[in-house]
Amino acid sequence: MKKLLIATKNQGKIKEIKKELTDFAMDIVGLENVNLPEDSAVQEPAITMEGNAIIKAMTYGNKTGLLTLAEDAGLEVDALNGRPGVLSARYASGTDKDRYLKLLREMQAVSDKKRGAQFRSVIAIYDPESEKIRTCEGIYRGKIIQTPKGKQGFGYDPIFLNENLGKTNAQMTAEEKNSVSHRGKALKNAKEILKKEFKQ
Ligand code: ITT
Repeated sequence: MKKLLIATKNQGKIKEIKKELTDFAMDIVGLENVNLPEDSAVQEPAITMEGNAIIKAMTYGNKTGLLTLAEDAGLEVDALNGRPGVLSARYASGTDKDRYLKLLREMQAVSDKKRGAQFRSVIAIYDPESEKIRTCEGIYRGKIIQTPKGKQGFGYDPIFLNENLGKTNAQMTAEEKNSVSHRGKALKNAKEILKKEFKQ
C-alpha cells in the first residue's frame, strides 16, 4: 500500500486526521515514524494558510521522499476583520488557553450578535517523485462564546460554538467534530484528490 505522511506536530490535528483516514486505502504514517534530521522544524513565513500548507508539505515530502499531506489552519473572527487567521498559532505566547483567553479579552465589548467566526483549514498534498502539488480547503462557521466550555479538542475549541448542535467543538468527540468541521471538510476533499490524482 502507498505510504502517506501526515506532516503535523499538533497532536490534536493528528487525532482528527487519523480518525478521518482510518478506512482509507493508504498506509498512514506520522512524523514520529520517519527519520528526520534534528533541525527539521519548519518556519511558516507565508502570509496565507495555503502558502504555509504548501511549505510544510514540500519540506517534509522532500526530506522523506514520501507522499505528504500537511495542513495550515486558523480562526477568522468577523469582529476582528478575520484575525487571528494565519497567525492563530502565534496570536499569544504560551498555551492554547493563553491564546483563547486573550481572544475573549479582545472581544469583551463585542455584542452577542456580532460574534460570528469561522475556522479555515487548507490542506496541501505533495508527491516528491512527480513534484505534483494540490491544495484544498474547508470552512466551518460558528460563534465565539463568552465562557469556555468543554474539555476535548484543542486550540480555540472551548470558545467556538456550533449553533446547530448547541455545543462547542470541545464538547464533541473527534468523530463528531470531523463531521462538521473545517478539517473534516478539507479532509473529505483531500481524500477525493488523493484517489483521483495520487494513486499509482
Ligand atoms: P503544524 O504546523 O505542525 O501542523 P500547528 O499547531 O503549528 O501545527 P497551524 O500552524 O495550522 O498548526 O496553527 C493552527 C492554530 O489554529 C492552532 O495552533 C490552533 O490554535 C488553531 N486551530 C486550528 N484548527 C483548530 C481546531 O480544529 N480547533 C481549535 N483550534 C484550531
